[in-house]
Amino acid sequence: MTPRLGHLLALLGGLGLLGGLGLGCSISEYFVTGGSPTGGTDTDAPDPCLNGVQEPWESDVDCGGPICEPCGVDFGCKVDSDCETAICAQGACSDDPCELPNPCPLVTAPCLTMSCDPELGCLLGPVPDGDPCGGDLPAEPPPPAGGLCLDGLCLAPCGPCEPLSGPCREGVCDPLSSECLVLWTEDNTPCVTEGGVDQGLCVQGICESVIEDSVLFFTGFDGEHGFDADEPWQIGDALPSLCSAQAIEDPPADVDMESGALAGLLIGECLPATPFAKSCLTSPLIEHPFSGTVDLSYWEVVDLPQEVARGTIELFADGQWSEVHETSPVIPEWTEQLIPLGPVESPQIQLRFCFETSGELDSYSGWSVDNIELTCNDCAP
Ligand SMILES: [Ca+2]
Ligand SMILES: [Ca+2]
Repeated sequence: MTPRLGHLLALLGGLGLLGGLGLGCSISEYFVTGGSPTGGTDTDAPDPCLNGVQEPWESDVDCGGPICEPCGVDFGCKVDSDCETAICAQGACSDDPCELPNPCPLVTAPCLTMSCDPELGCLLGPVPDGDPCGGDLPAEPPPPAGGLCLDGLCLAPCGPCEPLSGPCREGVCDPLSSECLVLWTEDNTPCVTEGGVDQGLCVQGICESVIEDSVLFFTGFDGEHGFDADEPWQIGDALPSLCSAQAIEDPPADVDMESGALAGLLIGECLPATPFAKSCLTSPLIEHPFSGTVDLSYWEVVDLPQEVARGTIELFADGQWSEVHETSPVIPEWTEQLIPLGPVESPQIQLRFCFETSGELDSYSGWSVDNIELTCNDCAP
């Protein structure tokens, strides 16, 4: 019997525990043998650690437990001391140090940890990105509250990012940079402007109020219209002429085919042969408190000699008149024209229809217009 065995038996016997462990033999049989485990001096009882049977105190056949030699790798075990390697992993002796509980030292860095490699041993590496800053042991100084790990470093939390939010933007924390990001809502998404009053559309992260296709001005010359008419322009009820050499007479009715009013060059008559200096039908000042593109639409009937007469439309904006359209000399029936005027920033605009000749006319009924409308597209204050 080995000294270890004798010692243990003495100890267990002294504590009165061997009976409780279910030993099938008396204490003295083991205690007095001494020497070789294979042969006792005063008994022939076989050594229980060599009998090919797993006794209740052995963790595997003839090994482990408090009496027998520790077991080799892959033999059964209950505690580390059952194994030669002193590593009992999930019921079997192992020679893999990584199978020890807590095989590697703990670290205090908030975003680093040790991992165990069976061949390389313990390796220091980063915790997964986005994990909260923690660490195995309390770090000094402690990491910032709410911090997140990136590449093994603890990044302070963002924020607060909410103050960057708005009707068309959202302030969010980017965990990768630890900085607030502003995400723009997709352009042209409907929104409500600050203050919650105006409907708008998102444009590059800003809610811009929009008054779609608002009518800036309209007149059909029926009732108040505010136009000035230089001779030979007239404003009055439609009245057909009977004098046009091209058979394009002044229209017998206005655009709405009612007994309505229109503007025209000598309504119901042809123009005299004498030349005319530039004379205009001029609108009142039209308020335009928006930015946005402006369209002009109007209806016309035209009977003018192309060689000697011009009919033009001019826009007053930013302090000056500019020609925006020249009419066709021959438009036999009421026809609607749409003239894009482009972006107009001027807060007040004005429009005029001008007529001039450079020679003598010969029985032309002139130019009639009606239903003049200015609209602003996607207007924004
Ligand atoms: Ca009219
Ligand atoms: Ca006329």
